[in-house]
Amino acid sequence: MPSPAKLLQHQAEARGFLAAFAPIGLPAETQLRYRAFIENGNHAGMRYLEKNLEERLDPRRRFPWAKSVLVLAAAHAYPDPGVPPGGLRLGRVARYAWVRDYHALIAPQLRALEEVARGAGLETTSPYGLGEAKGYIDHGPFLERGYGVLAGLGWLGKNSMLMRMDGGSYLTLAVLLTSLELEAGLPEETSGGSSLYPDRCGRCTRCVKGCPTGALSPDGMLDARKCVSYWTIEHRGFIAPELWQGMGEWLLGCDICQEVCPWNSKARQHWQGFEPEAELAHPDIRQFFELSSHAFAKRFQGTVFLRPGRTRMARNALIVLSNLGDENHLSLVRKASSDASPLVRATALHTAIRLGEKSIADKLSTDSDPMVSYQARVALGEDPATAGNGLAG
Ligand code: B12
Repeated sequence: MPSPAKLLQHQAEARGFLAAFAPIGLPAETQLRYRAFIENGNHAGMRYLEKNLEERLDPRRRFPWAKSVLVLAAAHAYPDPGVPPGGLRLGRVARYAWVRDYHALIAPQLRALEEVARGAGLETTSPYGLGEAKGYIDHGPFLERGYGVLAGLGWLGKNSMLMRMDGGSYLTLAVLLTSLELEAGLPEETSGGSSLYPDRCGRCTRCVKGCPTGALSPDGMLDARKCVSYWTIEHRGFIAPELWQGMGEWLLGCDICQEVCPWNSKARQHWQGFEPEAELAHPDIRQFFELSSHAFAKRFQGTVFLRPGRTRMARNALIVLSNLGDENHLSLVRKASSDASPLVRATALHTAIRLGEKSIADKLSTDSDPMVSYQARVALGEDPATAGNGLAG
């Protein structure tokens, strides 16, 4: 009869994941790093990363029964499904977003593993009565990469990603919190934590140098205030034009710090549940302007495109059009300047100016939305101090 830990790990592996256990709780050094990340403001507008700080650093404060974490990794180095015919297919989408929303794909697996854990006799391991197992992907108070390291699944690259020699960094992580006591005789082979995966970055700094906005420091600390992934996915409002150039052609996320990594050049594996879709890898950007937000939500249901949503995808597409500098796209930009969303109108006016058309800013300088009229006036050269408050939108 296999031990509960072994059974769980095998069940996770049978579902196509790399899986290994780590003890719950983070080393003091990691905790200090996280505190420094927050204190320096590296988390940009992601306020949730500072909430429940103590729980993130030691999840036992919220889950007193927790003793260990089974870390799951699903490779996502699937091939590019190709560009579908028709439409205006410009810009780039980060690889993790070429498939259905990974949260939705992996959550049922976590639920099934929770059941396996409960059925495997975990109840005998918890001094709090019933045994527990609870799975999380992204949304729990866990530094999933830190637990990946502690489980021995990989090392933390200078791009701040969990990396492996056999699959690079294209990994999606999830954690299953359990009441299994690691010290209480976990079989050696289920506990990757016994030896750390060796750091194979060496002196290479390609990711640090390759980041177009200088968001990475050589110690693997990321400044989200400069990260293209942050701006395209997480930032809700207007993006200052000074930042646009570094955003290049990215519509959603950014993979540059992974693409330049030599360990990723040969990465080909992917989890069985991931099927890349051409319409997600190379979307027709016209949809972001032509669909209502409701229709967009329906069209992109079950994908991570819903996180930014229609207006932010339109904003990002306008920035890409500005960076491409092709006047042939002006008709789309004109249409965007009448969009129902102030965010889209304000972004469109700057794109239009960059493509050589000032009249849109003239028109929007009297827009009913103060943020839009402010942006138009500033773009036309008015002193920001007198141009309005630019608050709404
Ligand atoms: C917030 C967030 C972001 C933010 C901030 C990213 C960041 N670097 O912090 C933004 C929106 C920018 C982002 C972008 C991306 N993200 Co993200 N993100 C998260 C999220 C939800 C929380 C991360 C967090 O807490 N950050 C705060 C920092 C300080 O924590 P940390 O990065 O874990 O860093 C700690 C470790 O590095 C640790 N550490 C360092 N060295 C060592 C050594 C040892 C021994 C130990 C134990 C620990 C340790 O110390 C640091 C501080 O404590 C996680 C999911 C999760 N719950 O963990 C996904 C996650 C990290 N993201 C992921 C991905 C895929 C991405 C993108 C590639 C998406 C894309 N293509 O655009 C980019 C990559 C950007 C980058 N280079 O980091 C994956 C990473 C998979 C992997 N192989 O590492 C995760 C795990 C999501 C998932 N479920 O798979 N993301």
